[in-house]
Amino acid sequence: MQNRIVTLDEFIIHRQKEVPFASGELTGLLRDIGVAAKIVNREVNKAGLLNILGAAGSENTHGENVQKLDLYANEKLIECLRNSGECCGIGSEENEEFIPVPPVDGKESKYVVVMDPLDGSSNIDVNVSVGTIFGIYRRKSEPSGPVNAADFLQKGEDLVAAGYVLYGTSTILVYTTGRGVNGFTLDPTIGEFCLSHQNIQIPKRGNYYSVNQGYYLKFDVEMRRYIDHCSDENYGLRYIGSMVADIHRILFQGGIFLYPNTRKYPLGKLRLLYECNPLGFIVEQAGGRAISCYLERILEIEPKELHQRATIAMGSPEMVDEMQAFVQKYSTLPV
Ligand code: P6P
Repeated sequence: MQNRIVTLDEFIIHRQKEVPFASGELTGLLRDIGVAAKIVNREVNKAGLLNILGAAGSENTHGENVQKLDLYANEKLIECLRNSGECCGIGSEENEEFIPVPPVDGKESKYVVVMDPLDGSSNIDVNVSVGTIFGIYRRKSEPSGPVNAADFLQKGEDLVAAGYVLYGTSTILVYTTGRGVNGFTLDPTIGEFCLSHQNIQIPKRGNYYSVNQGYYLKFDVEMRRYIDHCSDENYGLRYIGSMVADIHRILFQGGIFLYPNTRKYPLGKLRLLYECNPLGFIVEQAGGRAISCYLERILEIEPKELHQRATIAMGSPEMVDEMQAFVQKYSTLPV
């Protein structure tokens, strides 16, 4: 792409031409997600004005009920996906069951979307960056029939596309369709996501590790030994408490993100389908690694339920390799 403004829409359409037999349906779906991201961004950016607009659950000056932002984001994303005509089902962090989406104008659509509409939303009230995470799968069930659980319970390696939107000092949408990772920064003056980070490549290693150090004594010995190693190497600790923001930093500065199992979360806290898999797909596409704390490749884990949790270590390949060596050396489990 020459040195000029390239919008997300233009980039998606341009890249579609490189895919033989591409029918434009995935293009349409990605563009619809981009629109939803702009709508969510508009409200997230106003969050700091809640004391004027009214906190969630209260009424604003217009007598309207103010929604919690994660529910608002969920509603807007579902609305956009319902109207897209390219999505036949949605698995959302905010909904216990997956949501079947009826055909639009009788058109049979072939993609399902898994998403965390607003991850880290507890940080919103203190103006810390939050994010939207999404993954797109090709449905496995008959196009003429209803979606079923199998359409959603697919390994991360079967993702057709994945991305996130980071609502931070600027709003950036990062996505992959399996042919590299690209980032688009929202230019509010023209209301467009513009190509700002082409072909993102994660550094082989970095000077930061990212884990909730407060749980150190609750981690298994192998994780404590690896975290001790990070301290011995004088790595800095950077932990925002918003996974999208931590992963985004690691994509550019290098580093490793860890959320091991703890007594409170014996299977890990983060969700496999709509947090670990989409971000793991992006990290791998940028040249990084994403594994569980039992050394399984995240994208190869067979999901059993929609809200399944997983332990996670992802980031710079050489640092994940080192963490793997510590697990192999100190773990009491057969890894
Ligand atoms: P903890 C936010 O609630 C989240 O799901 C991720 O975005 C974040 O990485 C993690 O949980 C933070 O969890 O237990 O360290 O507060």
